[in-house]
Amino acid sequence: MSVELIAQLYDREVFKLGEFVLKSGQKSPIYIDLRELITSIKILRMAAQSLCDIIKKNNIEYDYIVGVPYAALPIATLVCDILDAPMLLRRKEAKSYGTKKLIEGKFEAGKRALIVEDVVTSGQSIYETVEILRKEGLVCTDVVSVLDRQQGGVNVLKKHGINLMSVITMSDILDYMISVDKITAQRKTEIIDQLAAPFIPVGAENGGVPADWKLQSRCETTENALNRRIMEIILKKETNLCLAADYTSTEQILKIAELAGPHICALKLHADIVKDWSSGFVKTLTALAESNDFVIFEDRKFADTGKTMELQISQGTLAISSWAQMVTVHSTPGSASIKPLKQFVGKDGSRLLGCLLIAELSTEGTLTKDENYKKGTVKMAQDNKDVVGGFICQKRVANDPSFLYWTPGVNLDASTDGSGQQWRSVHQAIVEEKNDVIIVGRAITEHADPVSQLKRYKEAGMEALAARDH
Ligand code: S5P
Repeated sequence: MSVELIAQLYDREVFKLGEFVLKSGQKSPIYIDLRELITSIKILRMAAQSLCDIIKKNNIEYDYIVGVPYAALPIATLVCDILDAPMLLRRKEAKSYGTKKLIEGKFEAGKRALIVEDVVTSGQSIYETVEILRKEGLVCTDVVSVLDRQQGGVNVLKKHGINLMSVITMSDILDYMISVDKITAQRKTEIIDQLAAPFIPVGAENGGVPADWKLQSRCETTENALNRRIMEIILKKETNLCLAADYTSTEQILKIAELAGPHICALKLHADIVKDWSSGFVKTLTALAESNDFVIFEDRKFADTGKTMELQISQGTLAISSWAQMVTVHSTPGSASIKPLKQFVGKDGSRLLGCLLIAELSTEGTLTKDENYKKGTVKMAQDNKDVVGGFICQKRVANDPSFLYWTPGVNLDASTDGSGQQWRSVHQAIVEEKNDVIIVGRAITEHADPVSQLKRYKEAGMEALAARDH
């Protein structure tokens, strides 16, 4: 522990006491923003020196130092300078040109990479970095961090064979606060307990009883045909992965549908980008969906008057309701306009089971961040529960387990496509942001080995769901 470092941080009011809501929605009695570190080179040096002391004292072996992007990069740089050690840089997004490398710098497989982090909470972003380094053949067993918030990171990392050592822990900070009469010992115990407690999303209390978010219970009680079908598939096939098959030819779609069949709960299409749509294609795809037990999802994002939407969904060359079990609808036209869609559920000649409302988009600068917009969308879904199964969203938008929360913007190896799309990890999408189904496109479809990726996302999705609901 470095008392001097804590004192310096304390003097700069880096530790704030109060009632805070973290990015994940979790409540916290203390807020620590170590990002303020970078504005003081003196503290940054002190933090780097403390990390080097830990490395030396514990004889941690390394050939390269790697900072977890982005906040830890300046500290990692200083650590390399002090130790005269070579640094590697992990990219958050693969370059869209040239080598598509995820790690910059010269390295040899089989050598040891030591990770440097600023703050550890769940350990997830460290693990993502470790996974990428290991995939490149680097040996990764140790992490040093400036602060451990004591929220389970040590144990999560241990499970993956990673040893974490930190300069300061949350307990150290609270002890320091006791020593300067800022808090009592009793308050320290309360804060530590609160941080270690399992996370219940803000507002999830239901008359004091937390809502039951387990899929098994939600499947048993749902009255929505689409949700029953999807949850039965998820539970039976053990996959909450929806594949976005954004191809422009039917041949490509059928090829991926065949490979993906056993690994997905839904196959999402943009029928209007397909150049050779035909009834024969619809027949083959439907047969694949039936034999592999997945749902066909047309992501048409309807946004018009009720009458026009009714025609768009059932008429024209695509006749969407004759093959799609689910579609997306914007909430902008309002509640009355989606009522005409109800007539297609359970009607002869229609395969439609229900729809999802677009509550929140994954794109940079989206206007759907507006809270009133989201509230209005949730209200519209609540008023039309027979046809609305849930939402397309980034974070679980309603404290209502009768809806399903589908989330696009998921990619384990990149964070943006350079065209406005924003990706985050499976863990963030499900454990932190509480969604149910992950929608993954190019991370699978543009990979040289799509089957390995399908399995990877399927496993990660179900693992995250289990971690969320344990
Ligand atoms: O906010 C959204 C909503 C949707 S439905 N952001 C999205 O990316 N989507 C869709 O999800 C998008 O149209 C695409 O089909 C898929 C994401 O694909 P990826 O390649 O970016 O993973």
